[in-house]
Amino acid sequence: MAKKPVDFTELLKDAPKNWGRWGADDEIGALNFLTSAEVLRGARSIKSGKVFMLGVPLAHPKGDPLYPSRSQPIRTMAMDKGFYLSGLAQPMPGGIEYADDVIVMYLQGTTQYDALGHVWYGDKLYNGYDTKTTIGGLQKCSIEPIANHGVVGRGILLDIARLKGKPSLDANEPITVADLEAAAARQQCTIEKHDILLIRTGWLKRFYDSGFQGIFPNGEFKEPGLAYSPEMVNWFHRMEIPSIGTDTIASEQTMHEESGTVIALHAALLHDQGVIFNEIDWLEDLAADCEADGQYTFLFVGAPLKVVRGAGSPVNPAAIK
Ligand code: UVW
Repeated sequence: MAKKPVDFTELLKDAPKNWGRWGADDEIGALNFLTSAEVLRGARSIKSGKVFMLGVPLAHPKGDPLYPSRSQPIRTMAMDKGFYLSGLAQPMPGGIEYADDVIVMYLQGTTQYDALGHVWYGDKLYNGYDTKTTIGGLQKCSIEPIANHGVVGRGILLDIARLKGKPSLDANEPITVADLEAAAARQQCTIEKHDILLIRTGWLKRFYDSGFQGIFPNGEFKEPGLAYSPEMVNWFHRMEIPSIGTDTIASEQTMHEESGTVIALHAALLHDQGVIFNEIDWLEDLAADCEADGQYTFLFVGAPLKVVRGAGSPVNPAAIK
């Protein structure tokens, strides 16, 4: 018989929370750690001016990597040369013609940020807001306050796939605190307080190499990634990590076998500590460059869209070395 999952209210009853830390009105959580001084600390990491844009192609004809319950983005032309050729549109006075298009997509249907109101348990959002405020659009903890603040600071790439000596981690393979520290040691760099962590698993490359079979082997959604443990949760709290980004769809080990829970770090970090999750990052080019020049830190700039009441937003983050 399948094991009954432990409820997060029980699993995380003694876990650290940042609720109330920045006041009763706070909606940006651990982003509060990213002050102007942190932006300057990030800017001091710029050495060569190399820029890496971490978004994946959007609305690719072969399909995009997505959470299984979400459908593919649909992009369609609303105006193009065909409208003029068929007489449905006329050039503007002076001769200008134009192309326009429309996209219908999940806001989390590409490289993206989760709003702090995107997930909850125990019937409260981050900072204790009522979950009914999500009905019809997030009145609290939407992506908008995150977009107004921006996610800017010192980024550090932790290349776990290279640490483990393989092109990608395996399905549901855990990443522990010891792995994070071992990756930093191998790379001869130090994870500092308030760093924005980019965790490379190599998983997303499997999608571009092998399609959906690459990321859903045997039809299962079991991604590798940061693994829930009290040690991991306390480490994030002690290090005051504002945000994480990864090359997987959900940013963490999917299934925590011991508790029988799924995406436990969305509960322990996003919901409890207000850590901002950035998912589906393309890290292959950045990682290859870091390996080549030995520099794993950079200015990170994440600028989600100001989607009013949105539960998330597409983004094309920049790592500037
Ligand atoms: C869920 O976990 C439901 O979504 P995401 O991976 O976008 O955070």
